[in-house]
Amino acid sequence: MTACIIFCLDFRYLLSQLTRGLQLALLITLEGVEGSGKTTQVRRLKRYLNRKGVPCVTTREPGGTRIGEKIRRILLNRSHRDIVPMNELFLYEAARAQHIKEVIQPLLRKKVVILCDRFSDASIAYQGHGRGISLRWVEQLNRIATGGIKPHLTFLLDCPSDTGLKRALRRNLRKKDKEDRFEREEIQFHNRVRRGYLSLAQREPSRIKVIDTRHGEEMVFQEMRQHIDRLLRRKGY
Ligand code: ATM
Repeated sequence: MTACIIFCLDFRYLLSQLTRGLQLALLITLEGVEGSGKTTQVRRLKRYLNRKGVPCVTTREPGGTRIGEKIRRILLNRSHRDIVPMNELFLYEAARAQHIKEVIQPLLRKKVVILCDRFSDASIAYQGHGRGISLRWVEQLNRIATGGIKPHLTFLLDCPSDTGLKRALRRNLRKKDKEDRFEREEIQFHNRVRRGYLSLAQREPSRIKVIDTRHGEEMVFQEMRQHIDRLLRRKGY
């Protein structure tokens, strides 16, 4: 029975890899520790692509769908400190499965750039490296939830964890945000997440571009823009 399930999942993965060439859309994801400025850059990139006449859709994880946004509220609510790591992982993957089916898969058949604020790498960094869940398990669940869909390009907006955290806490104070369960984690947790992201980038340097956010918002944007322009040219956009 187990062998049969694994065979079916692997078959689904193989199929997704074979049909990858038929995908028209480009999936670009942004990752990074809290306060790295992803959300601002997603907005800027969308404006840039629109001006260039390239159709572009922005979305996020957890979220991007009605159900996913509900799961997001459960995950980020500061009063939910008793969520155990495995539950946290399953909730992220549940939101992801909904997002893939409802948003990403239908868009992949269109000529559009999908800009996604966090994706499956976040589960490796946060639940794998941060919480200490087996990386193999997280990778398997990612594969199941995404059906093997991987980003064409990923930006890792990198900064020292304490710099990012301070920025995020200031922002939350301004917005009176109650969704700060992660910002309340100890600095060691955020350091493990950052190291996790950097090791992912080392493993996949052609997909994951590390951008040092200490160079300021404008420089970060220009660096990302150059990578995107190169990808658009390569893919005939
Ligand atoms: P944003 O604040 O970037 O929207 O992300 C919400 C949080 O969810 C973020 N927390 N912090 N710090 C990272 C976390 N997250 C995971 O832990 N695993 C995941 O798979 C995803 C997509 C996000």
